[in-house]
Amino acid sequence: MSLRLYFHPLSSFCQKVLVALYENDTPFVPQIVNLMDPDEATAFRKIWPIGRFPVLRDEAVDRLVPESTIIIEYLAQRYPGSTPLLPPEPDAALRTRLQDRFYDLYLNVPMQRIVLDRLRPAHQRDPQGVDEAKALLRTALDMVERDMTGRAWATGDHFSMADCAAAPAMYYANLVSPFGKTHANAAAYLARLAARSSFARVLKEAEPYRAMLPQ
Ligand SMILES: N[C@@H](CCC(=O)N[C@@H](CS)C(=O)NCC(=O)O)C(=O)O
Repeated sequence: MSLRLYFHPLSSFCQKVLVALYENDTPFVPQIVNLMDPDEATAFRKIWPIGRFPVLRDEAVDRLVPESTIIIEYLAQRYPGSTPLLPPEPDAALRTRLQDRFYDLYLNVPMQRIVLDRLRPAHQRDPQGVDEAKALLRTALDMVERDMTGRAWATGDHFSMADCAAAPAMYYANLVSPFGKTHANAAAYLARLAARSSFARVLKEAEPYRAMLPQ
């Protein structure tokens, strides 16, 4: 087995890649990294100095692949399976990449900002940054609500990399700021994502770590 994934089961960007791996039953060696442990964090920074996961190592070709989107594109190119994570047609691929960027940058990132702020000591909190993140999240959710009218998955009828990105972003956004009562289409999409076996497995595997999430 040549693929090794450095990740943490609770991390939203890592969950995005886990969904992609589970969609295609791609074999890999899971290597959990606890960034709260200074020794593990230092060791991980020797592998990828940016210090953020997920990071994939393809040991067959001695290649390091960081960044969730690049990892999924790499898997789609080198280890394709029954779920095409990126459609072959260039225009459809572009639409998929746009949705992937949308869920990463406008849901996942602001959601992270809100969650990370809760982990800070009171005197280091950033209320203005949190308000900006909440406003961005709300705008993005309104767009999801509009776009998911009559659409099963992020780009239409087929599950793709964009849904891998959407699954943890939508799941955590709903924990941070529940939208079930205000965004019916978005909530129905989240329910479909949570019922998908790949993401259901990711959520189940994250359960033992949930106590680490800030309240
Ligand atoms: N653009 C990166 C974002 C990765 C990211 O932000 N990962 C978070 C966990 S969800 C992380 O490693 N945070 C640790 C830190 O910032 O110290 C990707 O798509 O992989």
